[in-house]
Amino acid sequence: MKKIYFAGSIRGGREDSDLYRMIIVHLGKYGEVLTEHIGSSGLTPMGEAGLTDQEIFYRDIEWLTSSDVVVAEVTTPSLGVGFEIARAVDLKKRVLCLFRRRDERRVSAMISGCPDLLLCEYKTLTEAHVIIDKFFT
Ligand code: 6IA
Repeated sequence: MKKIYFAGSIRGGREDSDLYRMIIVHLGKYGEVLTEHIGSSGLTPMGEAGLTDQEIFYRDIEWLTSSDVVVAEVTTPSLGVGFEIARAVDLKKRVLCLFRRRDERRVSAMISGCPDLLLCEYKTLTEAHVIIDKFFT
């Protein structure tokens, strides 16, 4: 079974957390999602109970390293997600970035200009599912 690392904004802003949860459910068709908590509505920017930032960092890097595939939802800009994408690229993981087009805002050139990842734009959750299905098959 594939290990999938899902990355989505936490301190960058939680307004898309419901969307993350639905994407995570869909990813579950293709493997074990190591970072299911990213979609949890209980995870607020205030914190994950009981873990220090350093513990979170080392745990996430370990999960990222052990994963086969990284899927990042990049619509809400997040330093942590950008950091994870860069690490994943360095580790030569397959990386899919999903960007939801809403207005004129565009994703960072450091993502759209990176040749070592796949960036796909979508508007609806159904479109995101189709992109994920293509990526995994
Ligand atoms: O900069 P951000 O917080 O938006 O970074 C989000 C990304 O970093 C996610 O993809 C996570 O994999 C990782 N990350 C950041 N914080 C956490 C966390 N708890 N638990 C798990 N992964 C995290 C932090 C809660 C906190 C606000 C104390």
